[in-house]
Amino acid sequence: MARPGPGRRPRYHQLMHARLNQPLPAGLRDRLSIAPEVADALAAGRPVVALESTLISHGLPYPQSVEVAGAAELAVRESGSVPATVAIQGGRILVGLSEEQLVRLATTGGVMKASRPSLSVALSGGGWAATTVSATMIAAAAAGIRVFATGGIGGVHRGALGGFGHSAPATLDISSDLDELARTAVAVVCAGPKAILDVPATLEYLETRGVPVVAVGTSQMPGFWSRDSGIPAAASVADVAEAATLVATHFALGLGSGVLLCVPVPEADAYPPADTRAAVERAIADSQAAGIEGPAVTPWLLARMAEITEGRSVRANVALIINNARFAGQLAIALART
Ligand code: PSU
Ligand code: MN
Repeated sequence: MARPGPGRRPRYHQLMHARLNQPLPAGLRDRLSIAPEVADALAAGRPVVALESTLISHGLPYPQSVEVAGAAELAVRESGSVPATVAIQGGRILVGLSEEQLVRLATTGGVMKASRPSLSVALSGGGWAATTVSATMIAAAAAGIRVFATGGIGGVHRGALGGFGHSAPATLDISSDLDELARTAVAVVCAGPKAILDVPATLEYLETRGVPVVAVGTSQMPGFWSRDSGIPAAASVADVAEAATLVATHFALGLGSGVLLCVPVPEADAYPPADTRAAVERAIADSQAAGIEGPAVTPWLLARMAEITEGRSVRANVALIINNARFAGQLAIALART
């Protein structure tokens, strides 16, 4: 890092490299294939936003999956940042996909879902894999990308702590997204934890693990498909400028953890909270009856929600992903100016 001159503050990206990017294992960096446009932007200190790919391959039905992949990249571009969608192929972590690769990912059957625990499985398997929030955060941090947009993070599943009926044992199904937020210094933009989860337990877990959770433009925690989860937010910022100040402050402390920014779904496409609750109850009961477990739970519930809501959950999901990508693009710009 070049020393800042007298009276000059170090640039944001210099701070990032000097203080935060505790060098990730070289083995991880060696696995990255960074697209030329993304590599150029990073080298020049221009704003870059990472986007994940599990929501494309596992989170949405075709053809909305392909449309949202392109639309999220466009939203990042329109804000002035460079998008870098992350996926895995041929033993490499791709940071920045071509249009052809995006379509391939969305249309290839049997694409694996790669998280921190399955990253090595996906890389050694050699085929295509989509990255979840945890795996995308790992890739972003290794590449030097500090801002990342998704739809809704994974979290503590209902029944993870027991209590489905009286005799049900705890499943301990807690997404690796939560621990990744606690250990990787990336700002993650989402529309709240997915409403299929035990949202209060998810927020408690993030608090325990030291992750700031911040609602944007509202005092309530956004509820993914609906604007309000019914839970007051632990912290709020008014807009992207305030969000950037908070994120820069958090990163400059060097605590090593990420920040979760929760932006409510746009009003016009939101699904009403009461309808969301009813549909979620039904979808979860159906998943239990069908015996769905493990990494299959989230994709199964999202698909079931699409059926139960006759596509209205998909409409909200698409809108919130694009909205989050736009906000993340603006956040990356604002951070570059701090
Ligand atoms: N946001 C969406 N749809 C999704 C996801 C996020 O709108 O499908 C994905 C993310 O990749 C997240 C994953 O990491 O769901 C959570 O999966 P699990 O609950 O198995 O950790
Ligand atoms: Mn899980």
